[in-house]
Amino acid sequence: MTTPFHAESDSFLGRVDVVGLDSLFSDEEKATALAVRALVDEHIRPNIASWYEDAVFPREIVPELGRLGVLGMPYAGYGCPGRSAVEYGLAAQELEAGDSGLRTFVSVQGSLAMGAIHKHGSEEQKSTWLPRMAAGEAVGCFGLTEPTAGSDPAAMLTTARQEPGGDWVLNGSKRWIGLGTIADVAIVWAQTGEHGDGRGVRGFVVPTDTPGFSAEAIIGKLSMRASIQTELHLEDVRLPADAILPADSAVGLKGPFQCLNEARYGIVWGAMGAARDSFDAVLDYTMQRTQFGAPLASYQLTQAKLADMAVAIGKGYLLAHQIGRAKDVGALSPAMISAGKLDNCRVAIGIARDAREMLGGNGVTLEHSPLRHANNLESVRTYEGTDEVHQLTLGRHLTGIGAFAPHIAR
Ligand code: TGC
Repeated sequence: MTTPFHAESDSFLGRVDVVGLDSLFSDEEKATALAVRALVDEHIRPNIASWYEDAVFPREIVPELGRLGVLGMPYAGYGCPGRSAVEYGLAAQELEAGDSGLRTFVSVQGSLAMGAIHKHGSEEQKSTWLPRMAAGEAVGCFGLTEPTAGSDPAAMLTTARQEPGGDWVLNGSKRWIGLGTIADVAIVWAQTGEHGDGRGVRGFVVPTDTPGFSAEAIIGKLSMRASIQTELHLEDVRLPADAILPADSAVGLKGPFQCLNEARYGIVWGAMGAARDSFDAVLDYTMQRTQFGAPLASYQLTQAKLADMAVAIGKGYLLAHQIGRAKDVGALSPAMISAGKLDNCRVAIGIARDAREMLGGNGVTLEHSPLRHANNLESVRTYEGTDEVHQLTLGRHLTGIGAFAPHIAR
């Protein structure tokens, strides 16, 4: 059913690349993407359906990811790969083409936990944790969100109290924390307030074997099933004085927000990987599936949908590319990240849902990726700032007026 105009794509992104994205990337960048794709093809694709069904995170993949050089990818020194932001983005979209849970692991480990230590940590914290985390020998998690403080982390209840001898004592709970049950180290954000050094929210490096620290997996998820989200409990967790992230950059909420910028950046790219994989799945399917005597791909309604998907994915990659190049020259702003996270997530989830629809009844099974991607993207769209958080961040950027809680002056 191919026509003289149909050809296999020369683009490393495949047939979806109708706008010449391939030309935007160097050979080295494309080689990085293809190396990550090879790992996904070998280790993830053959197993993801059963992991998803059984709610299993493949812990054994972690050292493989370390060997591949995708953990803490954009950071330099301390055993970190020191690659460009664009290469990190390309890796993220390849991982998320496999499954959002896999990209989430890399984001939590690299952007959040390693990012907090790399940006805000002491020399000792960096040299103790970063080499092992980059190699996948140690796992980290990032405790910001709480049961009653999601979009509004300023409302966190977790406290860190400093005792006369210098020790810190942490109390509180964190929720929706990726990897908590398998983590060796947790970055925990807590209010110091009047009990601490009086400088507000601070970050702490908490080895998870510290007495009083515990984690439990959140069960019953309909999204990100091949991933681990947890609740952390801190009951009189006693830490030495030097467990605090000491840098001035970590004082107040800007400390965790700088780490969220890194994770949100990865999502800008990652979401497009899920969209691309959904597109590839449905293009293959409609070329093969015959109804009413002809392949679905030969119907105008199918082609219109495929065309709209390819254009939307092309625009999403262009946005990610623009943001990535800006990051590599130090010109990235939080507003740009919000624009990319907001739009690429909502575009990707729309494409995954449309692809499921085009797969008909077969699309509701784990045999095909789009509904799995769509369900995963429900989480991706929600964490690291919901649509509304990013709309209001952009609204504040555009107007100068913060409208997060207009009835509360703060
Ligand atoms: P606001 O007054 O806006 O800011 C407080 C301080 O932070 C600075 N800041 C930023 N710095 C760097 N990058 C950014 N993107 C920043 N945004 C703000 C700001 O300049 C200020 O600095 P300073 O020096 O003046 O103190 O604070 P706000 O409370 O009004 O913020 C509003 C809002 C809604 C934008 C913010 O709260 C927000 O982004 N909320 C969403 C939170 C979120 O994304 N949560 C996800 C957390 S991740 C997690 O814990 C679980 S998911 C990951 C996993 O799987 O483990």
